[in-house]
Amino acid sequence: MNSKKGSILILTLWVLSFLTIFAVGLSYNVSGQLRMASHFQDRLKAYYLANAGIQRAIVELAADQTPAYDSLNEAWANNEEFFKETPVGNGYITLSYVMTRVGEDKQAETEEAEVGEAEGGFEQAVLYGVMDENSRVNINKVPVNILEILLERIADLDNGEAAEIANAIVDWRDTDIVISPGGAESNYYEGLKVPYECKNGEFQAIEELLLVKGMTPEIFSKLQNVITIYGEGKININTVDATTLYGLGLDMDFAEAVVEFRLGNDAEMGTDDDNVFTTTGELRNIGPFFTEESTQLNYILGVLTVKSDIFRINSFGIFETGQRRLHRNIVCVVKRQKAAPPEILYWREN
Ligand SMILES: [Ca+2]
Ligand SMILES: [Ca+2]
Repeated sequence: MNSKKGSILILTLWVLSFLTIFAVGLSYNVSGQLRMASHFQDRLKAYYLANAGIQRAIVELAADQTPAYDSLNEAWANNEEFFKETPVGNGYITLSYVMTRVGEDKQAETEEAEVGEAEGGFEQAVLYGVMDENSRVNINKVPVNILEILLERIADLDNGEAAEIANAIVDWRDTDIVISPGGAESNYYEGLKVPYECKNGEFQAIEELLLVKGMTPEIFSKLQNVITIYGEGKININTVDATTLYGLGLDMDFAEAVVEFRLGNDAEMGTDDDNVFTTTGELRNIGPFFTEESTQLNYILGVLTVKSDIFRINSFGIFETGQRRLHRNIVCVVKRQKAAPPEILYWREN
């Protein structure tokens, strides 16, 4: 009888220890899953913050009071109050983009924290708001002579090489199979080690340039911040940076004068004395304006505008919880439409 009781006790102890191990294992597993679930939940919250930033930008673009022109002193373009670390619940929303601008000492001093050195007497500035896609050169639309000078000046190519790549870009996007001087059509691309056809259609991403004859990653890296595939192919002189204006064929002095005119007397962006071009012809009012400037301007006047309907929104949602900060980023390109929601041309979530 005693030995039977002893066996039951031992059995009970075994069952108990088994149950304990099971319970500990289960709780460990569940707490891991709970941690994971809360992480996903926080990520989702950061995502919705980023998405709210996109909606906020769309509202601001629709509220534009000056449809005849679009400039950098409008609320959507550069407004720290609206777009820099806007608190929402336990998080923040930031909309930002980088712009190259003239390296005025005064600006560098006042906004030192946000300004980094860049090549060629220019500096990179962070703006808080929405980027005008028309501040860039549309590789689908601009004529070959503009592509050529852009390659020469922005990618530091000699005239011959720039002309050949410009022709190859045009051959890539045009629907015919006629080879331009130094350019290429399918017979060239099909003869490559890894053969492919010539697109004979518009670029759908700027990276597609890397498929074009003569293009290298190095040339592309120099070009990528001044080009786009969106819009009608007109560059907005109210939002374009001086580097891009130089890349279009204006002298550096002329390009800088355009940007300085926009800043007004105080050389500060977004202040009351900012100037706006309401027509492209007003570029002639920037003195001193001589034959040389006139010739340069006539060369590119056809690809200039003072407004835009295509914008790039780069929105960050930051959700803070205890010791964790979770970031989500949404980049999208929208086309503003009259009396209708904007058309989404591009959307990427990170
Ligand atoms: Ca406007
Ligand atoms: Ca072609």
